[in-house]
Amino acid sequence: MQSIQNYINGELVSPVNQNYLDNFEPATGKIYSKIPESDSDDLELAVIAAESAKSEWANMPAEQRSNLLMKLADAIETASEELARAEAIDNGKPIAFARAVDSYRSAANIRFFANAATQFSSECHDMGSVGVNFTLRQPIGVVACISPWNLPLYLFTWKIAPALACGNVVIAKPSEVTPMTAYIFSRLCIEAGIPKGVINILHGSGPAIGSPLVNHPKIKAVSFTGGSATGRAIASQIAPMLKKFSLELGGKNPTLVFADSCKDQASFDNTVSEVARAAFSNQGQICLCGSRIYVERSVYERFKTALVKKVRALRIGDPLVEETQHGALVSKAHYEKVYSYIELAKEEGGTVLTGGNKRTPEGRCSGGYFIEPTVIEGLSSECRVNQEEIFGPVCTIQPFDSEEEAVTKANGTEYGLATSVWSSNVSRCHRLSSQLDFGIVWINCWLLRDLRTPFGGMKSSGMGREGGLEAMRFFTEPKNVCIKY
Ligand code: TXE
Repeated sequence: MQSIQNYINGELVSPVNQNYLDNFEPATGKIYSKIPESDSDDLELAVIAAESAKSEWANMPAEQRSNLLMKLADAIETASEELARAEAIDNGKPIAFARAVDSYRSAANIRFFANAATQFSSECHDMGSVGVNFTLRQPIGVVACISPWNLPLYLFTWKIAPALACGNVVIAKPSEVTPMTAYIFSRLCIEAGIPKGVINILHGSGPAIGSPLVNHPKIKAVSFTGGSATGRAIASQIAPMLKKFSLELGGKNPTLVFADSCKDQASFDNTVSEVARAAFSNQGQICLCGSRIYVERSVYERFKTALVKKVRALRIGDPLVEETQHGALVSKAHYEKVYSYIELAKEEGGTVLTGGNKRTPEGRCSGGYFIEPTVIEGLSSECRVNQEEIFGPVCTIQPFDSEEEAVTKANGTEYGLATSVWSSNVSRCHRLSSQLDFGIVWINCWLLRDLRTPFGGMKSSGMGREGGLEAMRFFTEPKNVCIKY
């Protein structure tokens, strides 16, 4: 059985104390590899490696850093099929999704910030005859990047790339639930010639290695993506240390469908298809998924019927089969958590329109963590199922009668990450964009991404933004230099 290794000081190494965790394949429910349960002994080795690499990497000309990152992006692209297959096995997502989304974006993230490294600039404030100010944006030093299990390498590289582009060195911790592509990524860093100590990857659980990592005195900034509860715990630990941190947390994202987005059959069909995609992509395990669907009453019955038909047609099964559209949930614990919300929805008065069952495919996947894509109606906006993040293939649907009601319901949770609005009325879309309390507002689209844009949420969905200049500024320390003539 394969034992994953940490990546420290340019080498693949076993955990100092030889402690390992079991790594399960979600599609079969069977252990298929072992991962290090790293601890402070491993962390000290990573800190020494990062500290020793820090100044050379920071002082390297941006173009040279950029070239090395481009080689890493090339290595990811060359290994994209291996990465897609590894992600499908480790996470349970369909291999077609892993190829088109996870592998593609992992390379794109690195390439985007390799370019940003040579384009990043800052400001000058001219005081006329008195003098001049200019702003230096210098690397912070050793930073921590901690990522979750839903888009493993995609979100891992989304943090590491800007950190490196700005001249920082990184100690990164992927989720212990989906460590495999981070392990392959380590090999790709060696192949691409990333200098030793610049990137260090430690595997293991939050308590054993995640918490010591964020608390280490040599770690000057933390970039975290994961659950809101964990984000709060991390912030409470490191805020008193005055460390910089950015938190990309959970969501409970609304989808607003107005009747004027269904004026002709083509736009109706497109809206139905995109709303279903927003709800069930990656088995609903994306923080941006649209899990609360609000439809203007005049088209509610027609839209609901079409959506249910669309969802019922999703092909559930083995993530390694090309035609599969709906795979397994990431772990036994998450599978039980998601199913408990379906049971809760029934107790809260909901009606399951489609799905709602655990699924047991034939053959090798008979022990896997499969739940049917589920649509539920008849719930109040205030109930737990409509207030709490489920993070699985479960969405609710309900009608609304006015724009004001739609906005109030959309804004009516503790989260504020993303929303999508489907309407052909331009002035309405502009009006709602300013009234909806979310970090991302998609108009007549979902998950249409430009990596230059600020990415993240408000309220319990996080603090700070990733992407583009926001990421470059997070991973640098601004210094105002004032010169008197
Ligand atoms: O996240 P966790 P999980 C939500 C979703 C999911 C919930 C929990 O609701 O059910 O979060 O998912 C590391 N100090 N999202 O368990 O626990 C941990 O090892 C430092 C939304 O994956 O937050 C992992 O690497 N690190 C999210 C990472 O934090 C700690 C995507 C995330 O783990 C730590 C995924 C600690 N004390 C889940 N405890 C999104 N917004 O995309 C854990 N970790």
